[in-house]
Amino acid sequence: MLIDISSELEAALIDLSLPAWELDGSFLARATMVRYRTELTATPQFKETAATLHHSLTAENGGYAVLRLGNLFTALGNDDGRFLRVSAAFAAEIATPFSPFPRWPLWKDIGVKIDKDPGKSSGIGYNPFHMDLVNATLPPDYTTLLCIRPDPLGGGSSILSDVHAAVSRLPESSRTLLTESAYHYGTFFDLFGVGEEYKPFPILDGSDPDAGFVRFTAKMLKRSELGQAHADAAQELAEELVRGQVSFMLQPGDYLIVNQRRFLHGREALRQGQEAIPLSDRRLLLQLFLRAGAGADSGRFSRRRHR
Ligand SMILES: O=C(O)CCC(=O)C(=O)O
Ligand SMILES: [Fe+2]
Repeated sequence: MLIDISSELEAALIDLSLPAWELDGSFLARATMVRYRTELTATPQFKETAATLHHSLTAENGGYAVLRLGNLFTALGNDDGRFLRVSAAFAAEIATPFSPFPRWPLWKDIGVKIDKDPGKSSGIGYNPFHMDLVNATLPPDYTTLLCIRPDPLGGGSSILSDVHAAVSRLPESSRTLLTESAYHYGTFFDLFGVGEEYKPFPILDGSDPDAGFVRFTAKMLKRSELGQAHADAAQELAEELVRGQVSFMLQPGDYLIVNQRRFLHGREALRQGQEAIPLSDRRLLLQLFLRAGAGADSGRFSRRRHR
């Protein structure tokens, strides 16, 4: 779902000057979250926009949103951190921003690396359906991608698919295979806030949709040794995800937020000819992960209402 912000809110956000954030370990500090919320709540229509965002991520059939911050991005630029602070402030309305990677404080660059494995994060190829940090016991509840520059050659559309809908279209026999601890993917080291390594793991954990994850990455079909029957069931799921996919091109300033308990994501290949594009003009996204139920976000939209 696309979420536009009103011109009044845009104008107020352009004038806002949020302080630099502080971290508490790998998490955005609670004091920063409270401060950002206080500042943003004073702007016109902010509360309504945050509620719409929250609804589109968690309501029945919901699970992802694109918050359109393009005008704000044009006005603020990306040099002095103001745009990233406002973006982080929106994210903090949903859950607590954190960085699982010691090398990246909060936002992680996803640029374009010609010589990298094409199907991976900064590669130039097709990045098939997956959840981020799939092999952690506690993957991020949300993964978010802020578009700074799309592929100037016109490739790299984002793809999204409702994973529970895809699972429900599979035959019972395949679903049974997917509940078995027969899957593994990738390496696991030096990660914060995502639990332990999970290996092997089941793709379906049998609990209700919002309690667990459908722990899947189509990358395991090529990169992990799997038994034939389990691999076939995973392949069927990969095909159903593609059958149900939506795709769209993120524009500068678009902020994609994905509820990892509902939707899986990926990326179409960039267009050929990336070598000829200077580094500073190549596609650039910034990635940020969110943890629900910790910090200043808990209770904003749920617990408080029931008090
Ligand atoms: O390049 C993209 O659009 C997505 C990248 C991605 O999914 C990732 O790095 O986890
Ligand atoms: Fe990803």
